[in-house]
Amino acid sequence: MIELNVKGMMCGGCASSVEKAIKRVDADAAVKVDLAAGKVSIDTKADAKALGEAIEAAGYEVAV
Ligand SMILES: [Cu+2]
Repeated sequence: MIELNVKGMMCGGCASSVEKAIKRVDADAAVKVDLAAGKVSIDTKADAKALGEAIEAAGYEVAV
């Protein structure tokens, strides 16, 4: 389980953009977005760095 702090998510659209970015790295990832806390929990075997980069490429800031 990887937990990332993601800044810049304001609404459900942002949450699904982040989720899509994660699924591009690992299609089987289970993603849970907590918009209020700005946290994304990811159940995945993928590398946290690769996931963070994908989220940043989608336009959000990842704080570890
Ligand atoms: Cu949004």
